[in-house]
Amino acid sequence: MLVNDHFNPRPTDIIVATSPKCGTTWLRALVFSIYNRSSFDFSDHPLSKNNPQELVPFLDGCIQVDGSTSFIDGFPSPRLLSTHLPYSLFPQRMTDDASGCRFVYICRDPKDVLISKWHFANKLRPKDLPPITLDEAFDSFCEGVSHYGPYWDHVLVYWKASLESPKKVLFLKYEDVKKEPGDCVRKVAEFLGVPFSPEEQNDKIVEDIVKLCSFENMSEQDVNKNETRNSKRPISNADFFRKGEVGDWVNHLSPQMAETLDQITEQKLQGTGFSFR
Ligand code: PAP
Repeated sequence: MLVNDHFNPRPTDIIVATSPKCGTTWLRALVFSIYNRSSFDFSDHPLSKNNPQELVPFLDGCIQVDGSTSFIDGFPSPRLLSTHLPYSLFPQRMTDDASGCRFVYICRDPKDVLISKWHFANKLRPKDLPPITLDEAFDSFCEGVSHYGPYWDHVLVYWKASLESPKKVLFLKYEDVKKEPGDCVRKVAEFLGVPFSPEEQNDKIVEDIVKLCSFENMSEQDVNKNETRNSKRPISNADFFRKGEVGDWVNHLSPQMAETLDQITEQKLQGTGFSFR
């Protein structure tokens, strides 16, 4: 409602969109470093001193805290913002092809999303409460009880939008970015209208970006090792870096749980043409 009532989109806005725990931190870093690659030296980059959420602010969070968009209204164009909101909740003035603003979305295997969410939720959990069990987290996730709505609905609405408006919504999979990060970096750059020149390719700028934004590099930066939490901000920067792997679910879910979740996913995706593989 606040976005609907207050947010004034600009044609140059770039919005990093995700369901929680699908690679928001990574995609923020990639989009920031791709878009601003000529402004910074890779040996002394803002991503070495700032968590990506400071460089690509969280639209929903800023509006919620301020109750207005004044903070974001003051940003120079082009604004790089991030959101967890489903595409269907954005006002038409943002989703219309004519509006110009673009969305870069990333999804992830639901089993890894569940495990990542479960770990994260327990980190945030007040110490005087018992930890959330995996069974509890599993049941909620399967029933569609997730922040920002059932996971599958979130993915499908962006996927459909990317098919209908490929110039407006770029749809990525975490697993693909892990496998072929360079290809994804090139794809994002082209989508954002800033493709890599032959000189940049020769200078290995794509490789520099991939390395800068890798889990291994980012999780080693002092700013991202910071575990400070307080009542105003109960989440620390370190909480956004756990394993950063594909398939960690295998270490947590029983074969029965994995099968149940795969079946739910199959049902939800039936007839859509979309697959997480
Ligand atoms: P958010 O949606 O709450 O902002 P988000 O960044 O999407 O969080 O999720 C964190 C996940 O991304 C963690 O996954 P894991 O629990 O399975 O390990 C985190 O490790 C992973 N992650 C963070 N940075 C990177 C990165 N540079 N490359 C790959 N994965 C990353």
